[in-house]
Amino acid sequence: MLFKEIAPGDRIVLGVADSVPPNAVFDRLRRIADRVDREGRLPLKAGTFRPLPSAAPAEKTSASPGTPALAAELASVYQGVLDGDADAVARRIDELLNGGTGAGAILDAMIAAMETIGNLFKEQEVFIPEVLLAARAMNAGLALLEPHLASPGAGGRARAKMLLGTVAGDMHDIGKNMVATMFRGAGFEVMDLGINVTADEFARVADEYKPRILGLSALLTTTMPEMKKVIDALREKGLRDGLKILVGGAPLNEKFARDIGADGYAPNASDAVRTARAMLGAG
Ligand code: B1M
Repeated sequence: MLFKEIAPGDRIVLGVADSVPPNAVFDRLRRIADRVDREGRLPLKAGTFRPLPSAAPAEKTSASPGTPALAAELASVYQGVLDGDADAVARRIDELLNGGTGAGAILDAMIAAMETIGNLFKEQEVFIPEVLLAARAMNAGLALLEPHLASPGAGGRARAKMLLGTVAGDMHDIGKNMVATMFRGAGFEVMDLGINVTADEFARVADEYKPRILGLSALLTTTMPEMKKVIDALREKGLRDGLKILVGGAPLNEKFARDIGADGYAPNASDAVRTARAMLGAG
């Protein structure tokens, strides 16, 4: 009854905290868990369910609000990311690649889905679990696309090395993973340190790996200052000279990059490759 009352026509996320008072009736938690198990799956049996907006499966559609115009064969990839269904996304990408669809077009459909999920999150239409699932599906797709976007270094020439990571305190990695994919695709050798990377860790690995470019990503206004800490740490350890530092992430801009002493800023993954090439004097 409670579920029906609190989730009429919508979805709910039930969280069970581990800091319960000593007199908590644990049996109730078990009963709730059982109930969620039976009825909490989508679509909710105990109420109507409002589905996520779906991509219209037309050739080139003039989209309904919030839905991008996509070629028909890409609609299922877009929808799969939106639904957070990593298996479906992987299956579909496999089929599309075998059928000759370009990896770039598939990537665009996944980016569009992440934009939609971001907007839904902002409007509180979806919540962190859905966003996480979408992120997981996107990353599963990216892993499959990577070999198809990647090209080897030209003529046996040594490939320029890039060290990359999301700064300390920041767990966002989708944009950073796309940057890695695009750089690999452009023939760079990329060492990706992942998320939540401290300034010391960046400096330590930069010393060992000797990259020509260091790429820093941040998605939170609260973690942007970490980028300056990384640059300061490199300077302190005498590693700054000869290393080009490229920064990016949704809350950043050119001015911020200049202010913290970075060499370049890029608003998206493809511009990042162009900027890096220009920084290295490779056109
Ligand atoms: Co978070 N989150 N998140 N989140 N999340 C944002 C960033 C936010 C804008 C959402 C919102 O409020 N509208 C907001 C930040 C607000 C702010 O700082 N002012 C926010 C918040 C608040 C949070 C939490 C604090 C929420 C909470 O817990 N209450 C929390 C923080 C966790 C932490 O990091 N410590 C949090 C958590 C999460 C999830 C874990 C659920 C998940 C991340 C999963 C993952 O990454 N594996 C998540 C997501 C997915 C988002 C949104 C919805 C989408 C981000 C994304 O992946 N975009 C985001 C809202 C939004 O952006 N609409 C949001 C798609 C991606 C392709 O774009 O990352 O911008 P983006 O990358 C682009 C460019 O920025 C650029 O190129 C990429 C591709 O073109 N780029 C570079 C990125 N890095 C670059 C590096 C470069 C060059 C270009 O050179 C090196």
